[in-house]
Amino acid sequence: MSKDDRRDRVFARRLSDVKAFEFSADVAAVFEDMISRSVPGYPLLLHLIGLYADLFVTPGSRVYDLGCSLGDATRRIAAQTRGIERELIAVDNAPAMIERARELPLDGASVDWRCEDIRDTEIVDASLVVLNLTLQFLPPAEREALLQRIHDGLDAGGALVLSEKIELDHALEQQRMNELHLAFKKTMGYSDLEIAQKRSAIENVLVPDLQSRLEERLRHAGFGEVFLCFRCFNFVSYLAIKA
Ligand code: GEK
Repeated sequence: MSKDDRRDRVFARRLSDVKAFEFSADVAAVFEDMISRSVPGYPLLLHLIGLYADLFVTPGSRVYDLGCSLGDATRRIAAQTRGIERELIAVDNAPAMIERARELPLDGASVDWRCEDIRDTEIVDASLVVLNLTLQFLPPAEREALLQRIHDGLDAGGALVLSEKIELDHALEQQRMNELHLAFKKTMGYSDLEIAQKRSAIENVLVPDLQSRLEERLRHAGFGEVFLCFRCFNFVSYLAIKA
C-alpha cells in the first residue's frame, strides 16, 4: 500500500447518514495517520510509554497494552525492554486492528496479540499496564471496575499509564481547549467537513470523563500515587503507581 493509501479520508466525502464510529477495516488501514493527525502529542505519548517501560518493567513480569490498536505502544515497550524476560500482552476487540498489528514488524519480540474485550482480560503479575486513549471508549459506569482490576493485577510498585481525552472542569477552559483542538486538526490538514462528520460519528462512542472524575476513579481504584505527566489542550496522560 502506498503512503497516499494510508492517508485518513474516512470522513472526507459528504455522507448522507453519519453512522456511529467503528474501528472497522477502513479505519485500521489508515489508523497511524488518523491518530497522529487527531491527537496532539501522540508521538510524545508513545515516547513516554517507552520511558516508563524502562523504569517499571521487571524481570518475569507481564506487560499489558489494553486497546492496543496497531500495537505502537507495545512495539515501544518491546524495544525498550529487549534485554528483560517479560511477557507482552496486547489486546484489542477490533479484529481489523489485531490483524494489522500482527502483520507489522516487531524486531524479534514475541507478543501475545489477543482479539478480546479488555473487560474480559485477566490481569495478573503486571509491572506495567497501558491504557493509551482506550478507557474513553468504555461506558463510563464500567470504567472504575476495569481500573480496580488493573490495580489489583499490578505488582507492588507497578504502574498504569492512562491517557485520555478529557472534559475540563471549568466551562471556559473546556470551550477554549475544544477550540484549540479543532484548530489543531485543521493545521493537520482536516477540512471543516471531515472534522464535523467525525465529531458527530464519535459523539456517543468516545465519552470523555471530567478531569476531576478521572482522577477520582484512579484514587478509588487504590492508586496511591497519581501524577499528571502530560497535557495538551484536552488530552492528558497520567502515571498511576501502586504502593
Ligand atoms: C495506541 N492504544 O496507538 N476492548 C478492547 N479494545 C477496545 C475496547 C474494548 N472494550 N474498546 C475500544 N477498544 C492505542 C490507541 S485507540 C484510540 C487506542 C483512538 C479499542 C479500539 O478497537 C481501538 O483500537 C482502541 O481501543 C482505541 O497507543 O482511536 O482514539
